[in-house]
Amino acid sequence: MKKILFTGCGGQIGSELVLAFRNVYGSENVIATDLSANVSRELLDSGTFVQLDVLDKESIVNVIDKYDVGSVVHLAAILSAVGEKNPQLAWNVNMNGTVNIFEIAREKKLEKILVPSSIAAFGPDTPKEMTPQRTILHPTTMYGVTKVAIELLGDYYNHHYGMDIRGLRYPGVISHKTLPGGGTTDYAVAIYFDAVKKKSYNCFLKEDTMLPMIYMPDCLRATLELFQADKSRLTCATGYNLAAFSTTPAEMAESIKKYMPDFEITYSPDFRQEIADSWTNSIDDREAREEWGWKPEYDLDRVTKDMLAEVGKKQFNLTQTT
Ligand code: VAH
Repeated sequence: MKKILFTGCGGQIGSELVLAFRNVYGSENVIATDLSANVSRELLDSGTFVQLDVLDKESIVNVIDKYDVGSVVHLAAILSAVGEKNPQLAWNVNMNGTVNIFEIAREKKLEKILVPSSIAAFGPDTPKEMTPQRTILHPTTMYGVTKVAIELLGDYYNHHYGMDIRGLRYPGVISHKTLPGGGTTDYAVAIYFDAVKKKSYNCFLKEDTMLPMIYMPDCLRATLELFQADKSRLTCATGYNLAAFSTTPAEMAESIKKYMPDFEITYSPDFRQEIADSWTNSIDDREAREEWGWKPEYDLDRVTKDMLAEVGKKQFNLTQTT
């Protein structure tokens, strides 16, 4: 089979999605790349890794030719919080990197491109509750602007060139293997690490900030399901709404207290509060459910139980080795 190329494999989602794809397609068929060589040992030991800058079109072409790549999972991006600190960098990486991937896919007639969108595509005038698939997309972050632009550009390439570009509007992703970098939903990961480490957490969002979330196992399965879905059934290829559950920092704290009664949370909202307030509270993902069978398996309490157990193991290993 032709190989599957990943960009951004060192990120929170990429570091686990590469391994999930290698389990399904075979390690030899999944080429992992990132701008940084600082990727997990597990990823390096399980298959080919290449350091690659998505802004360097010639280097991307060389990798695609060398490994006979047929599909690309393009994850390299600057996320919402970092993007607000450096909007021009976010535009450059997110847009020009994606244009490089789309243009190469067009020129080389690649089979399939998967590029994630995000709930960050929604803005203050998007319906807040059960946000529909087809809705108002006026984001107020540069990250969100790039995600809407990528959805529209992918639709154009699909329509105009008959390509197969797909994407998911990821909610906040909760995981324990690789800490997220530069996102607004990162609190939902840090709360578990601090709960285990310090039995307390100082949250950078207000207690009642409701955001859609998904646990990494569900995120990986949804991505594989969309990647493998029958193209003829997909009506909103580049930006499927995806949801598992919605929660607030206060609800997460209550969930943690079921397992750690003495856990304490405090709140110090920062610039990320304005970003979070611009996004929606809950998502209607009926199209994903109807068109490619999406169904989440993790709710908040199941996530909390698993996260505390897995983060606790890390903490145990750390204390054991120090
Ligand atoms: C961020 N984790 O916070 C990302 C995500 C839904 C938000 O795209 O920027």
